[in-house]
Amino acid sequence: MRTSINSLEQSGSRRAFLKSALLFAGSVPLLAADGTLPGPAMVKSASAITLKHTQEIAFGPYGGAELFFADIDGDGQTEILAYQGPAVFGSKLYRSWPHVAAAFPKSTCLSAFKKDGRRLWTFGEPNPTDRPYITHAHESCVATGDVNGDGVVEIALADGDRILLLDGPTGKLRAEVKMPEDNFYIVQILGEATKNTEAALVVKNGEGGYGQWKYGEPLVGINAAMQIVWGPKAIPGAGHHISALDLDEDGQKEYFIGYCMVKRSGEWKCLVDAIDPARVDASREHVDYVDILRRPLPEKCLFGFAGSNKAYLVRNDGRTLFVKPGKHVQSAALGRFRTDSEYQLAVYNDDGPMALYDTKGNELWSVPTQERWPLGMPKVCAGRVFHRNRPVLRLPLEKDYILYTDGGWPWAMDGDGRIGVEFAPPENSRQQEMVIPAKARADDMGYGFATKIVDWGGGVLTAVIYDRRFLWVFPLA
Ligand SMILES: [Ca+2]
Ligand SMILES: [Ca+2]
Ligand SMILES: [Ca+2]
Repeated sequence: MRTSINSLEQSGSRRAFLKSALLFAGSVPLLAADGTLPGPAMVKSASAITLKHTQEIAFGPYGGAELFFADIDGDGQTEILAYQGPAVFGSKLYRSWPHVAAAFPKSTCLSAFKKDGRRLWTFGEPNPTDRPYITHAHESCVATGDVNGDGVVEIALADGDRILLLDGPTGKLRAEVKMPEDNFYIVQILGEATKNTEAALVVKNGEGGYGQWKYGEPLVGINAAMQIVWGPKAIPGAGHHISALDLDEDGQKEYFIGYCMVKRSGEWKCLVDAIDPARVDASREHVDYVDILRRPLPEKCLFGFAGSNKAYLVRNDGRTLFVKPGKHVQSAALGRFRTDSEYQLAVYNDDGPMALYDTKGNELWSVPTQERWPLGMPKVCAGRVFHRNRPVLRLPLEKDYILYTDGGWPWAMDGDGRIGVEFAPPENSRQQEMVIPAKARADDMGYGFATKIVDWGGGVLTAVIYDRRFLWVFPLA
């Protein structure tokens, strides 16, 4: 239940207390010389590598609280979409909270950039730059794909009480659909031709539900003509993430929502044999993230679920390979982080520990994680919670590493649980002191960083690190 923003005041509270105690302890050194926070010691591998950035993009006032990467103009090159707006805080369940109201964004805005940093278009007005706004945008309020089968990519922007469909190449508004409530902020596009009774896109709530709806409910299906064709309906434990892929190998994509396959018709079934959908407690057992590893036959796809109170490794035929309870299972990454087994599942509990399991479910290790601020932590972050939605990713280098981003500057862990990769911090990654409301989480106000693995076109992967102001590209080869 990481992203349960209802629990944010508990989340990280012990760590926050520890940090603030240390930072205000008079003569106690505030930060170690290398910029790390005091805390459980992380061991650095003797063979740790340092990656250097080759490109910096300055977004000016058009930067995003969250960035999305897709080819929106059909030239085979990846563009950057920068989102500004409240995201899930836009629901009236949250926007009345004093610390949310105090820094609520003035506008919702989406800007597109070419990979060289040139701005293509902007939909809406960018927010003022003289003070930061609050958002919790790490969930996918932006999706891209060809909705209507005309060969041109559209962009769906989930804006709470409405879904906007923009033309990819120009950013012009094509259509708008009114939603039944104001909390629809997670959207996905199927990207295949559909009938008018079928969902060409789906959109859901990812936080507290209204009335009889539980946490993360409900979900609605919208056709290519931008009409609601089914729902609202509940998908048990659906949580914070939607994928679109061919799960049952019938040649057509479906939606992968929580533990469930949702057909474009709206029919759904649970894909995890260890879960009884009728008994899922949506607030405590929703999916924060599912990582997908494609395998040769007979295992085909493997799914690593971060399921709030448990991690699951599941085959695409539904057979659960193992289930591991955890204190707060927030993210999972499948990869070949070490060579003594074929692949492993890394499981991150909120604020640590990180644990690594082999395919049989044996725990290989469990180690604490650490915020690292090589250029120094802004003082305003002292005692603040950081809580990103997808804090661990597979970082593919000559072997796989576990890329970590949940407060501080990103780094990656090797298959032995040591610091294995560092990113040389650009001078502009130093974040400025700003005034932010009491109780606001630091990353909801723009502190800290995000990472993604991006193919800019041509199949070469890079790591990108970004905040609201800049993006830095770190080649992996
Ligand atoms: Ca493009
Ligand atoms: Ca289209
Ligand atoms: Ca299918």
